[in-house]
Amino acid sequence: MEGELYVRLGYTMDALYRSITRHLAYSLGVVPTQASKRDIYLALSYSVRDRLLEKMLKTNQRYEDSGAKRLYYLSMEFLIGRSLANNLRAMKIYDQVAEALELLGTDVETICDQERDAALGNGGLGRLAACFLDSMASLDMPGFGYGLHYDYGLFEQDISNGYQREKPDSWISEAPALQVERADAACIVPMYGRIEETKDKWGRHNPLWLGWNLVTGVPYDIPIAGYGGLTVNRLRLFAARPSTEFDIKIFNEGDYLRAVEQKIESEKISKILYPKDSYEAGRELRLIQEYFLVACSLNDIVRTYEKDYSDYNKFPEKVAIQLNDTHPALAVAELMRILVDQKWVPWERAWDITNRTIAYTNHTLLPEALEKWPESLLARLLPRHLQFIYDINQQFLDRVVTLWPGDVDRMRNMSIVEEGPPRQVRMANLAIVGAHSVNGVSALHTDLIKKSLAPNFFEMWPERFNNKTNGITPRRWLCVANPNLHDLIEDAIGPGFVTDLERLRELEPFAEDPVFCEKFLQVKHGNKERLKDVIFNTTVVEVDPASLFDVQVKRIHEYKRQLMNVLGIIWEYLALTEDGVEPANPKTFIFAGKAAPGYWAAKQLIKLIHNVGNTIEDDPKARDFLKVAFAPNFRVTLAEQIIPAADISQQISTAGFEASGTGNMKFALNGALTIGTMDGANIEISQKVGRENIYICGLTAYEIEKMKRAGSYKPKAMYDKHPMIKRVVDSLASDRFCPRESGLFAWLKDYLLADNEMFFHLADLESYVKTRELSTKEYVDKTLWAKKAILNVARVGHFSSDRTIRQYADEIWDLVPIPPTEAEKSGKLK
Ligand code: Z57
Repeated sequence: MEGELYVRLGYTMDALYRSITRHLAYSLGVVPTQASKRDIYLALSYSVRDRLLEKMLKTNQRYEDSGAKRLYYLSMEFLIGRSLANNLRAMKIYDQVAEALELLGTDVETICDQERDAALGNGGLGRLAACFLDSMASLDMPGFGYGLHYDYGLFEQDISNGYQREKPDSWISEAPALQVERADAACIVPMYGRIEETKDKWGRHNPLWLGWNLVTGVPYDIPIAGYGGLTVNRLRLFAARPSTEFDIKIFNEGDYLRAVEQKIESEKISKILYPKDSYEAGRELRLIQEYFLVACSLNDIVRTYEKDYSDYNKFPEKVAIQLNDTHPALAVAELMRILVDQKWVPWERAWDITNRTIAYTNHTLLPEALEKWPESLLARLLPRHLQFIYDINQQFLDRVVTLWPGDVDRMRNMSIVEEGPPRQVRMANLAIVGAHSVNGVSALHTDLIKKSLAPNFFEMWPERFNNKTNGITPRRWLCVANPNLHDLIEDAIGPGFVTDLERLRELEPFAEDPVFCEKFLQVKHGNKERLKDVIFNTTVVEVDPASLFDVQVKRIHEYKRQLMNVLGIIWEYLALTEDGVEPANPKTFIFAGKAAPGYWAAKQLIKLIHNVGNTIEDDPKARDFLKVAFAPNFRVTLAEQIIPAADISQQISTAGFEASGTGNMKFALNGALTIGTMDGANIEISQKVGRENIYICGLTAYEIEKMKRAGSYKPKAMYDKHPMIKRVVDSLASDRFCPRESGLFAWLKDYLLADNEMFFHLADLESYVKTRELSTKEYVDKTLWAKKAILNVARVGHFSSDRTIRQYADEIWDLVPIPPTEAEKSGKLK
């Protein structure tokens, strides 16, 4: 079509003002002078959405014209948080909107603060996916997210008497302002049914999958704006709806009630995000969710490919698929099924195409997070896929046998199907066999994948394994979360570092500049004042911004060792109240994080943090020096408020357990100093910022592993030998922290003293406490502290997700940027 395709949208203050008032009247039906803050938030969101969609259509046209390869990021989680402020910054209309909102008698912060988080993820893995989308768009790369449109995101956390209470998170009422429904691109997904073994007309084996149920996948597109606002990609989320075809079939059979029941069943599929940071063994609905994501995504990918190509030979050159953990690993079987059963591609050829298209990211070595699905469940739900898995496994094991004849142990260990009973399908093995690339998320983690998780696979395919150290987007974690620090840096080194984060190095000389240091400390202080209010409003704890803010925020998990932090606090508390040893500076310990609803130990830990805080607060000898605050309902938005206000960032997982961590990077970028173990990306952070600008403590992964193998960790002996460890542990067994709930924490003494204590709390405790002491002492010297903090900011540029995505694009995806045309840049239409 010739001529102008779209109405020209304006980006000036005037145009934005008119757009907001128009949406107030015609999208919301309210008179502008009577609009509530929420009305204005929605009207502004719609105005922004209009402009995002305009650019998204243009971006899509540009990609189509270029014929470039596309990347599809398949993930069960996208932890986006709020979008509005981020989009205003990306589109560079924040100031114009601020002015327009003033004319409406309000201000931009207040309006942005109306938005709820889209919490379609649990933690690190989901937030990484969101950072990657931001980076792909900002790098002008054709990279798209595929996920599920959950009605309920991660539960909201309330705290009552120190205990976590879960409340449903219904974000859906807000979703219309963020997304567009694409009913035109809906697809149908078969599940259940049976296999009928038939022969085709040449007498060849031809199994048919029959008698399935159908579910409809309805896509919703959320525009993802790159920095600068010209490239806008999309995140496509599928919602499950009852299939009309299926309804008609049952209605015709006259079973009206069953048809309506089935309707409810179908919609269950995308109802809720599973709130466990690992996986739910044997949960049928979770497996259905994973399959539903895979089936909808591949249908969409294949359909897009078929617009331009009539055979599948070019598929791996035009399509890359990245699996975010094994959750979408059924993509291996589904792509094979599509190619072989629907497109008549020969099996061997289909296998080559599948393997060259798919890549897999591993995010954990924790055994409980490694997915295994019962063969019986797969046989019922996906009988045809299970046949493909058998065939893939057979072909694979044949090769293992040729390479290592007679090595039965190796075969048993590498097989995709684990011997029973019950027989189970190992999703990591399926992903490793099916993908041309397997990557870890930090140098240490990748090393451990090669050496302990999958040594046999590494031996077979060394070139398949590679590292992609995680990163974070500086747009959200600096520009949006910490605008004052961003502005201070920009004053010092000029613009441009937000899309070229290594340029932060230019800040290094300013670490010696007293005027800059003073301004840096002022920005930190302002952020601490802001956090003080947030904490007061949600906990009634009053924190003092002059105290050292020592922060640990992340999912509550035994391996992350919030308990070791508490032991450190108790240590300092006993030293203060019983030995008269004051900390060098008053300290505020800030915690936040959710526990999986069924994770008893994690929930007890939340209670312990509250009780220790209360005991300290009730003690006149202690309360002026130590304070504990647990900020409820940790989520992206709270992270944006906490991280810029931190002096210390605690990253103290048992070495070898935290695959990477990404919070560690966010804190360093915001000028907090890390107290951390040599785990995950902490190791690489310490190499970048310099060993003298980070507080490292504890055993290495190698030392932990050695002690485990030798069985030489004897916590009881450490307790007997070290009087202070004994006092701390005994205080837990006493009722000191639970005067009104006698015996509540007694279990912790047995837990910590058991020889099989998995997370080596006491092994690291002394080193940890000493390191904390040193950090508190150094905090008193403001010049020294500012210098170290500034050097952290200056040297952490490597951990931009832009760098991570460039590495994925170059080394795995073979993906190139498709930058905006001159016409797009000059704002011309067409
Ligand atoms: C999750 O958030 C992570 C790993 C998992 O296997 C699952 Br399930 C959820 C996290 C790791 O624990 C972090 O160390 C890592 O930084 C993050 O994934 C992103 O790679």
